[in-house]
Amino acid sequence: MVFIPDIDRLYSDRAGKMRKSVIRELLRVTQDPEIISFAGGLPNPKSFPIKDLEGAMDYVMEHHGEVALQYGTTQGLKELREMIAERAYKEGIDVSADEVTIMSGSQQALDTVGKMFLNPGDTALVGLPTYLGGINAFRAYEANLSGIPLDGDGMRVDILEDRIKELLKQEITPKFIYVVPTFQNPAGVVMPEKRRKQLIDIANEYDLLIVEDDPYGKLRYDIPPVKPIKAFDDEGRVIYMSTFSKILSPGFRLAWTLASPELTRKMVICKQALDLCTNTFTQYIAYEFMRRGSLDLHILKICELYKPKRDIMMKAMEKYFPEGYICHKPKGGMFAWVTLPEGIDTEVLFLDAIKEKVAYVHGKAFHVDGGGGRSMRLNFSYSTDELIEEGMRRLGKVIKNKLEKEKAVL
Ligand code: PMP
Ligand code: G9A
Repeated sequence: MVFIPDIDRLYSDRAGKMRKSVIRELLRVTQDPEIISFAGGLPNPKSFPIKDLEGAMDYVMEHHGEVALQYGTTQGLKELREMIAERAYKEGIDVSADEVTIMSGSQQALDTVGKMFLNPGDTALVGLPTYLGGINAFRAYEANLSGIPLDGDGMRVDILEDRIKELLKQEITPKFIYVVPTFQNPAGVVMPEKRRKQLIDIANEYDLLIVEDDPYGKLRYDIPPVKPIKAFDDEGRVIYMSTFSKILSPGFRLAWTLASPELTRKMVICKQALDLCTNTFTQYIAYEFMRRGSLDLHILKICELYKPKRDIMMKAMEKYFPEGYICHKPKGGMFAWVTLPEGIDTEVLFLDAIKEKVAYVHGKAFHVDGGGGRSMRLNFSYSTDELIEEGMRRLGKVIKNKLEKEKAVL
């Protein structure tokens, strides 16, 4: 007889409460080549600079092979950190290489922030909607996530301040405010400079931290750059993070944080148990790619590739979607956020969509309060132009059919 161990009783409370990422699950479903996927936030594979990276890789192997294949420091390759600090300076962030930490993806930075600050039952403030991977990372530490609604200018700072006051009255000190201020995932909105400053004022007044997550700031199609919130941070309260995932390669698993020396020291200790060090090999390649001056040119090429995709998606939406939907054209990033007319639950609609071989992420996945039931996130970076058009046609049909069925029931 085979003895089957009762593992469930051994799991930590934390592991027992962990939930799968909807996006990761969808990535499995959408492996079916017939499905047109607007689901995952994947860069277009055509954007990967394979030839240029090959050149950088050969150079690294020839000149730094012995160190590039070795373990590195937990904080990351010094030359790369120096280069990131120089680039940050150009955006108004005055940090030294000692305040830069190279992370294994900004997902690891989010997990590290959770590990650093969240005890079970602690509260963090997040957007409604907000990035699903942030929700998962913080919930893994058993945090309560309090949702602050967004408008066309990002997180509503007036509501944020009222919520902080309410929490403080209940003797709850929120541990941090998590924001994706530029081309937000999923809503696509940008927080203007004025509101960024208001957010900093609130953090200063109530002695709180801000976690600024900025993977999309460089993917700009129609607007001039907006300074990161960290650029207005005189008191060292902002942990800024960005990533090479959307501007070079997500497979590299390379991101970085910018934080005060004190926060950086703790972050490096918290990261140590996760991976000892970030991938040394890809750090060297990314550094070499940047040293050759290739990154900025490459970012321009990505924007040239994605902007028309955004436009094709928006036009197709007008053509195929029924009247009454709301979608503000995103001015950058990789996502369009759509809210459909009354009577539609996008989580239920998803089953119809999959039958028609088209996928998206339903809005509830990005809400910590159970909201978002009429919304969906559509990625426009991954698919070819033709497939965007065709996928939107299929999705429009699915939505129209559903609305007609709803009408017939009434
Ligand atoms: N934060 C946000 C807002 C994201 O959209 C993503 C990726 N979709 C991440 C973090 C994680 O990115 P990375 O590949 O650097 O782990
Ligand atoms: O889980 C992934 O592959 C990253 C994508 C994130 C997103 O879709 O927002």
